[in-house]
Amino acid sequence: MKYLDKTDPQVARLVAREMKRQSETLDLIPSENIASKSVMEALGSSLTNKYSEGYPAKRYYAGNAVIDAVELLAQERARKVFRLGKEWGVNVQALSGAPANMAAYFALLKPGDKFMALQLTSGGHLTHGDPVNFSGRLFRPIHYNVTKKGVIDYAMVRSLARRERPKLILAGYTAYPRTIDFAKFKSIAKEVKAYFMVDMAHIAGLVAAGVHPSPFPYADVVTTTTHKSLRGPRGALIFSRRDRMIKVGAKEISLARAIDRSVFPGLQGGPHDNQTAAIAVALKEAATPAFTRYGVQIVKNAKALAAALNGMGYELVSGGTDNHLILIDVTNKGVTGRVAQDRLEEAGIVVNRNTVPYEPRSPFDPSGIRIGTPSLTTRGMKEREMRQVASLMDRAIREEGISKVRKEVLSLCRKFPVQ
Ligand code: DSN
Repeated sequence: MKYLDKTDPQVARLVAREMKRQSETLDLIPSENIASKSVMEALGSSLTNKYSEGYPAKRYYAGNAVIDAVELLAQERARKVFRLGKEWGVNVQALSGAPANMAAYFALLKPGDKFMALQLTSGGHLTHGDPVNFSGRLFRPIHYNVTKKGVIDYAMVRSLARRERPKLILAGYTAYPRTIDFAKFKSIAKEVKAYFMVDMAHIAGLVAAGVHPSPFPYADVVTTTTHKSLRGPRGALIFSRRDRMIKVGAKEISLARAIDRSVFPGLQGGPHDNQTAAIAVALKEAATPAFTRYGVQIVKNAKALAAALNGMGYELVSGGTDNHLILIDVTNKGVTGRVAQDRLEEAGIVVNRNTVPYEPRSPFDPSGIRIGTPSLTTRGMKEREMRQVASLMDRAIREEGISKVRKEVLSLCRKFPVQ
């Protein structure tokens, strides 16, 4: 690194170590990916020096003509990637996924209001009303669950919604391997007069590529991070309808205006303009035919990996996958999720331990692991490599010559370098 090597070798060494770790291991964490060098250049640019509280043409600081152009470009590209018209407002300023969800709740709910979301241990997110999170402390979460088979039971969601009458219903998850039926959720939300919000952070890249149904024909608000399957920098987008109104005090304003106000000045000061530029770059990449092929391959790879693991006797929650993610209950292999995670890491395969629906153990030492294919697919791996990865995983989990597995992982990594 041209400057860092000279001025701060200590940090330079740490960065180099992390780059080496990433290139010499197989990243199967479904929420991680590898951003392009162009994304990283924008992230490391002089845009980090600017303050720009406010929105394009309505800033509280001078010198924002370029930043306005960057922000408008990011918004326009976001609409293009998700095939949206001008009826959708796009906020590109929320710093990451949790603040984006926070901004959406603060725009749509009042403290103490009820909202419905999936239980954390069954695949929901901390910000979907977990008691240790602001969302569970400031609002009243009502949690729906998946069935014993690990899939959403829409009739169960409907009857809970009819009983509880929440002000908002949320779909979109962090550990759900199946397609979400947004039309069904919308009909339930409509029936109980709730807002319908989708957190599509995990599947945004798949929606962009057209390999997961889009939430946009149904939702009032859609939040997403930009660094998962969308393959951008860390960051977030909030989409909301300009043609739906909400009462704020005595006035009616559009949902999009309410979200903008909620982000700034509601929750944060100056946006991270270098991050906005990097998001714009990622969105340009996501609008290409190459990205569509990438999305298709993510799903093909996940299905191949799931089938291979299934064939080796692994118990997959819901029996398989429709998207980028696989949730495995490893206890029938005589290990817990934590033991499996540690053995895999020793072999150079990086996964995260995870609860499974109706988890009998603790979140700290749960029954499962969660894996996904966005990162390996970015490296160019296909179905054949997925079968090899499944076998490497199985040997590592069974502690069958971990050092030999490590060597094979290394040689696979060298064949598919991090670009
Ligand atoms: N931590 C992310 C995930 O791994 O799913 C969600 O915020």
